Amino acid sequence: MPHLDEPEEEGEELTIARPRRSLLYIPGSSQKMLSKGIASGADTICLDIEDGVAASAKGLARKQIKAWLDTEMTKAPENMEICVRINAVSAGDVYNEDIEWLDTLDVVPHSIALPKMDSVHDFNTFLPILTKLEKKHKKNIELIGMIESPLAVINLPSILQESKSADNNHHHLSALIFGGDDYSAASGCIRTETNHELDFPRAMVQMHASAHGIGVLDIVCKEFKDPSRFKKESLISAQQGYIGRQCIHPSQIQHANDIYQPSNELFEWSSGVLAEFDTQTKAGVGAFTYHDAMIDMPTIKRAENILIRAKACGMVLKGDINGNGDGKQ
Ligand code: 1VU
Repeated sequence: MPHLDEPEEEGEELTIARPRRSLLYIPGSSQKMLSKGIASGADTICLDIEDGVAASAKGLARKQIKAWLDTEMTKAPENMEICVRINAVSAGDVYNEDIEWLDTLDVVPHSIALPKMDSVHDFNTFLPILTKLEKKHKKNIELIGMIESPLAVINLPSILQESKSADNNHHHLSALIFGGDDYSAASGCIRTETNHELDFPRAMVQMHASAHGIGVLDIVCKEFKDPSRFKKESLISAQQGYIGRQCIHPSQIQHANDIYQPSNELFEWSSGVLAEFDTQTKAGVGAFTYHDAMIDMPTIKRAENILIRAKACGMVLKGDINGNGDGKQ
């Protein structure tokens, strides 16, 4: 089955089709919050049965999410991803109840987030459930794996290797999420406002994900009444190659959407560089000068990636009636 984020060919080129700049958690136990999902403006809304839901309210969350999928899924904007976060494989009975519940769904989400995916065992336990669900509904359901502990970071290369299907080399995992709070609980590191204590695992998760052409979403900012903190953190994370981040409150969404897409300047620069590259290539020139800087193949590759990302985020170049964004008319 084709997956949206799957690299077009072997070689792990970055071809992320879903924007996933913002992923809003909505506790499935809150009817009021569920009713706000579609109008939230998030790229992804994640209907939660895990940590945002009290143990006593898991049954209610499943019931309300099923009803929500039945009635609201078709009303969502075309580009909005509807995701459901189930409980972790290690959660035992609660996970088993989630699996039974998945089998009762008449309408399935676009994706499922698997939290605390610590090992190849966790991945391989859930994969057959997902594949069965896909076959039953004749639909591709994307898998978002949550990396939330030192063990998960250490095991990530094996998990990603396992995620590649033997037949056509596509990844079953379409994105990763780095869970900072669970990571700190599992590692014993002390959470600070700087997030420096998470620098190493955060970089590792992004590095492994990008090596496999998979996008990764960054940690939650729990201080939802502090937009400047959210924006500051997000800018750093976007510079590090994170494609978006988890949001817990609607007020965080627009900031994430703005920060995790290429700026207009960068979009225009990429488009201009690629147009110039075409001209120079036809003239048999390799390295050339553009906007007073040397351009060669790594920069061309970077410009192509920026364009892919900009298009995924729905950006259109000024005056580009074809929406190509590549400077070609
Ligand atoms: O204006 P209204 O009263 O009609 O609506 C409120 C509120 O209901 C709504 N709202 C949300 N709607 C959808 N999804 C949300 N996540 C959400 N959060 C709030 O927005 C209006 C304004 O809300 P507020 O400022 O009055 O905030 P509240 O006190 O209502 O809610 C704050 C919390 C933090 C409790 C709420 O935002 C929330 O429950 N967020 C999600 C928490 C969650 O899912 N945690 C688990 C995921 S994070 C994780 O696992 C890693 C740590």
